[in-house]
Amino acid sequence: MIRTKAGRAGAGGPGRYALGAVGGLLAAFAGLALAQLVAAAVRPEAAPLTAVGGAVVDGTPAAVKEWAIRSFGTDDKLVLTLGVGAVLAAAAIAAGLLAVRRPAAGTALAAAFGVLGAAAALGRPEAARPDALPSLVGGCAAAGVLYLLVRAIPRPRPRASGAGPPGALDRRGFGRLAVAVLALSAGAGYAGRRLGAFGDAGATASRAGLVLPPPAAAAPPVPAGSDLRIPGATRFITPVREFYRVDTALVIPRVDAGTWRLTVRGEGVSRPLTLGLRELLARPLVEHDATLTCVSNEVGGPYAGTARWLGVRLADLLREAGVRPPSQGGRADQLVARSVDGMTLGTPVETVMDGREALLVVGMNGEPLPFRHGFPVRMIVPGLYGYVSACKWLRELRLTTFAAYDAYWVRRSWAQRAPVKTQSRIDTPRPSAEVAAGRVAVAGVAWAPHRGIARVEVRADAGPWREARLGAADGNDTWRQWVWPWEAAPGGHTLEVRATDGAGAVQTGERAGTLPDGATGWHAVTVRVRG
Ligand SMILES: Nc1nc2c(c(=O)[nH]1)N[C@H]1C(S)=C(S)[C@@H](COP(=O)(O)O)O[C@H]1N2
Ligand SMILES: [Mo]
Repeated sequence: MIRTKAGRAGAGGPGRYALGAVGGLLAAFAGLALAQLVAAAVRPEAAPLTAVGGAVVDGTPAAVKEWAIRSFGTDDKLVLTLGVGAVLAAAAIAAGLLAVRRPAAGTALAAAFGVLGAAAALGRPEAARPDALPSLVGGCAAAGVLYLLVRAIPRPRPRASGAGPPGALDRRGFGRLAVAVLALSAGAGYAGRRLGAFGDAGATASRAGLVLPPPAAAAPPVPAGSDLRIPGATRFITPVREFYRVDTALVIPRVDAGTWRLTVRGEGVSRPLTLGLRELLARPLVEHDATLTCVSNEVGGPYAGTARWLGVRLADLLREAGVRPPSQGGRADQLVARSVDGMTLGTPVETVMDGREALLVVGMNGEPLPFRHGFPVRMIVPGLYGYVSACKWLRELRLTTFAAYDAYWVRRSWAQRAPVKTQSRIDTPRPSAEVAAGRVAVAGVAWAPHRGIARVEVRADAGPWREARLGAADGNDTWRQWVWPWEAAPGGHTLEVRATDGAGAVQTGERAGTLPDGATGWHAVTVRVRG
């Protein structure tokens, strides 16, 4: 009896609304799946969740982005996609509920989300008109599916009329339609993925088939003493798989090396260049060890790595194009690198041409660049933070001035010029570690790329600074390992480290955040020593 009552109450209200909510979610799923299929044909970045996520990345204030990187690390992209998905799910439920009462309004809301996705896709750098298609098609599909589903929601029959129990809801029609929508959407989504993989096949094959020529100027072997092999310390050369990744790409660009082209043009370029990978690889290749680090790296943070890079000297290429550095009368003081996904990074021309090994990189630790690190070609300029030098998936080099043009991060309140600040990090013992009393190897890395590291000092509990033993230097562009034997007495202790660069400048203890041009301060680690 009670059950019947509840059922009848449900028949009129909540039952239909529950179906409406389900319908909204199904409609959104169908729209996304179909959009995925269309995006596979247009451009993977144009898929609605990716486009909206990308727009959020572009529009996020620097401070919020810093917070996200701090809180979620390299998972920031996953968190972002989940967030966009959650908002969309909520909107889908809202559209479904609305559609129960007012089918036209609910359907219109679903379609509006398609338009929103299209706007996001068109607003991305490097967007082309077809990028709007996935979201528009997806929005129409969602609207259509929602309309069909809400029409299939049975209306409660008036008590006295017709057969069957009064007020009962026949959900079979809705159920059958829902299953059909689910199956078709899953099929479309799967086809989209397969098509996407098929589209990437050329790029994957071009990387697998790439044989890097031997360098004309090979780097000497890494000095034996560069890696002190202290358990728990960072390795001197960072394995490719462990190298940090920082970029705005929600979908890693997979560029086909066979069709890749680089253009060099702009102010002061008397001979504009266009070259493919084959022409680039025909030039003398240089091998060089350098440490790359991110301006978003906090004191003690993980966003630094060292690799053996293989590439073409950028200064030679620029000279060939007729470019002169400002100190020799050149008009352009900024080199703007542009990637296939529309990222722009501005580097001082003077720095690139001052004799350091600024490279157009094709190889990393003996293998072609991985897709995530910029295949087929990226830039590396020793001594500069990544965001002002290390363009991945490079496509164009344009010469201009700092006065005339602000690159992507500069428009988001980061500094135009950003040489890497001297930093040192304690890698072992770990923060809050418990160690046995007696001799403890305190070790880590210190970097001041292009200036080099001359000294590292450690102190315990704000006592006198003690000089650490340094690993062998592998040029001035890489970090140096260091170790200090500490006589640890029982209790709680704080260890601090500071470095001195090759010019004799001591790392400042003054704390500064990462914005606008890199964090400063000494890395401190608190540990507990057992008695
Ligand atoms: N195309 C592109 N290149 C890019 C970026 C990006 O977002 N897009 N990020 C830059 C930043 S901020 C850094 S620190 C380095 C990181 O390079 P990695 O991911 O290979 O470590 O790449 C740089 N190059
Ligand atoms: Mo960065």
